[in-house]
Amino acid sequence: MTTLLILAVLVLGLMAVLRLSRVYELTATLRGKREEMISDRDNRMNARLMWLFPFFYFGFFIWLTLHYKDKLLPVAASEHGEWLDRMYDINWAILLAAFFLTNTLLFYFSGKYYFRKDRWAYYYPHNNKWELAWTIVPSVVLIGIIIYGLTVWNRITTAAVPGTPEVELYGKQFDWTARYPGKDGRLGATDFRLINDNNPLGIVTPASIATRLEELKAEEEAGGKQLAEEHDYLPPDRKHELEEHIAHIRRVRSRILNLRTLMEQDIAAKKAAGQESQYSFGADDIVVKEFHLPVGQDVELLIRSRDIIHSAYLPHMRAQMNAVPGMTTRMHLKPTITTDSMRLVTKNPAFDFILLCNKICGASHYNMQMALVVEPEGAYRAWLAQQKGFQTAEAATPAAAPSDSTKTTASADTNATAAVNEPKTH
Ligand SMILES: [Cu+2]
Repeated sequence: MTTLLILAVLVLGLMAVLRLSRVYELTATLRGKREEMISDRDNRMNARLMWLFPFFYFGFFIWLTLHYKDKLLPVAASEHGEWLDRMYDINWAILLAAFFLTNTLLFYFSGKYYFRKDRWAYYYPHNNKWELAWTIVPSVVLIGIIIYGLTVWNRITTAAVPGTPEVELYGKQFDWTARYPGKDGRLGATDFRLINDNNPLGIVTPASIATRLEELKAEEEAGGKQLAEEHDYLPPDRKHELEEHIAHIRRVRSRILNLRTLMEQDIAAKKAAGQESQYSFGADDIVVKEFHLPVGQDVELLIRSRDIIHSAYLPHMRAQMNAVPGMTTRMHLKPTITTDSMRLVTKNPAFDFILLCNKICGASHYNMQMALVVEPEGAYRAWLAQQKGFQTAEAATPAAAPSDSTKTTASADTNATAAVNEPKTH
């Protein structure tokens, strides 16, 4: 209703203006005045308005900036965020200086040199010195900005130092899951074919392969049984669908069997070489719906997606990286402010850092988010120590660096898990 009223007012207002201009035209014709004949008084009036306008223009600009200041993000909470913000500030300073200078000159000259019968414009066709000046000065400024920007970008995107702790963020429609390495300090290998209710990230371990193979076998058998029982009265297209489904399960099974062979060979080869296979790291991985990071420590985020492209976006960290199905993307960052400190800084006791999806990925995209807790190292370790390993029942103690993985746990959780934790030579 209100919208309708506003629309009516707008339409009526427009009609009134049109009528008024028609009245003005008619009176001008009556007085014998032609449209193109502009009086000195009109010119002077417009010139004064040219001088008046910038006061409103700049005033409004400054008011808007101050009025909406609190809608901006608070201070950057990561090391590279500070570099980025400084770069933005410098860029803004240059832009604002150019904005105020050029607009002041524009309106000043427009107001000063309005048309007067007794004054002629000076004919000034060309000046090489000025041409050079306004080509070279902006070029130098732009080149400076670009070099500065590239330097900052390269500093942000350099590869993490080897040994930087890794945390995985796994996106899917429409949530995030985090994965932390267990006692061994290493994240295990993954394969999407192994995804099931108990293994949402498809972590590869002998146990998860065995479970998945059994599940698929049962599914295949159920399909075969249905096909045998209902063979005579199933409609042809439904029968075809069922056959396709069974063939698909067989293909997936054979690929998982290949994966099992690969895994067993890799474990054996690495063992012979005195190393640990990437397939030995998965069982104690911590899979959680919480996201914690220690303050003051560089962390590498490994980002994956299960279905379509998402984007891991941490606005307070000034960090974003696409999550692309079929590959792992990486970014590393060092948080500099804890959640508690940020609550004081923002004077908001409910403040939380947040991980968002920044690719419009479907109906619940807006809700694809997870709070990030940045805490002192001690609190972080305590939290991590409470989390249970993916296939080991006991809580894991976090490893500071991958190098201090001196032994693995022998868990008697299930016999399948025990197989994962076979003793490893070091
Ligand atoms: Cu998304």
